[in-house]
Amino acid sequence: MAQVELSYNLMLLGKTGAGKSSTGNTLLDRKCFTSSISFNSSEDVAKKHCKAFKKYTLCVVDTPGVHDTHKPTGEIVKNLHDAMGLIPEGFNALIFVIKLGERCTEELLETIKVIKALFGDTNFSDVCIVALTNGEDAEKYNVNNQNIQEWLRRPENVRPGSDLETLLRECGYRAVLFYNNTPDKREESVEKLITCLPQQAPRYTNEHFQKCADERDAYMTSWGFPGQRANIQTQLSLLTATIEDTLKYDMTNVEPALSKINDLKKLLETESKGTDSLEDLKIQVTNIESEMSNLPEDADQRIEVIKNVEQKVNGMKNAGLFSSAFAVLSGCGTAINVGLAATRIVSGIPVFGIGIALGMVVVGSTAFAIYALVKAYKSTKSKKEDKEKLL
Ligand SMILES: Nc1nc2c(ncn2[C@@H]2O[C@H](COP(=O)(O)OP(=O)(O)OP(=O)(O)O)[C@@H](O)[C@H]2O)c(=O)[nH]1
Ligand SMILES: [Mg+2]
Repeated sequence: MAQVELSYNLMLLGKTGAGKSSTGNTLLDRKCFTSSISFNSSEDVAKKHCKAFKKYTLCVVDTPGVHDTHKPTGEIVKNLHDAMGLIPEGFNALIFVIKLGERCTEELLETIKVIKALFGDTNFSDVCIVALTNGEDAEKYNVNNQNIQEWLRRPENVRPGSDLETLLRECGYRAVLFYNNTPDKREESVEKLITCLPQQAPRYTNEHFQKCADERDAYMTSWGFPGQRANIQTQLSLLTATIEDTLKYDMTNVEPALSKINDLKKLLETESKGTDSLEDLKIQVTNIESEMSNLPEDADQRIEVIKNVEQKVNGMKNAGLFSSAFAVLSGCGTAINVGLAATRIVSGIPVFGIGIALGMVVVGSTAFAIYALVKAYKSTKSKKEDKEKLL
């Protein structure tokens, strides 16, 4: 039997659909990770598979996509904790998987920021290897696979000063092209990756991962705020529906509403990850819980209090919508700036950019006005209905 001389542990990271699982299958020369073309990440949790080859043993950990805005940030961090726990001895390399054609998209550059914040800037670069998948497109992008490093150093292929260029520079241009869907080219990529493995840096262990915990939590809390609020919105909608049922069917049974309030409290606790970022909502939920737990005996008074609670929950929901709308307007603001800058660069005359800017402000304000009108109408209508019911 062939003697196994060495063992290498690798972790695959990257955004959803980059080709992590396919690269894992190429590395292990069998289909052990699920690969799919769906928009949502096909792996929900980190998975490990190992294989002994003639010269070495490879252990590969595949992870769910990190730049998935539908996922709570707490879940992303938990997944990576789990991934680290799958190989406690640490990883020889953290493989950052990118689709060849997506080198310079904003989303990719954001993913680099997120991954660096998750793993700690320097320690990540020390053991990072960039895997470029979809090698089949090499011709389209004029890639010279014999010297991918040289190709990546050219400004027309990787924008100078971009986060990708910085990462490549920091990791010494360790990069490998993968042809995951071309079986006879797979072996070559694997051999190249093995020769690329960082020789000097120690394995990336849980100790490195823990060292950047504070930085990671702070970054993830700020980065994940839209996702965080979206989850809370869903939970608030469930609570509203339960309160409506209480009013409609059985005002003596407040257990379902209390149970939803409890779920919401737990969610706020997980999503705030020890920071005070959701303190305002926590206080409101505690007040609501206290009101619902101490309802008056008198039926009329009871209706009043429950309706009051319902209004408060709706208020919290609308505040969330308002912040989302505000985020959209901020996005418009960025677009305006980009529009202005682009116009200046292209034509040297900012007039057209100002036109775009004014247009966007008008569109934003109109959207807000419509939203406010609909809210006002709904609220008047429901008040009228309440009155009718009481009569
Ligand atoms: N042609 C070609 N297709 C690839 C390559 N790598 C991945 N794909 C395709 O890209 C799609 C996504 O690949 P996956 O390996 O599932 O990507 P992933 O990063 O694991 O995705 P998630 O687990 O959903 O985050 C699949 O349809 C793959 O067949 C490659 O090197 N060449
Ligand atoms: Mg996958």
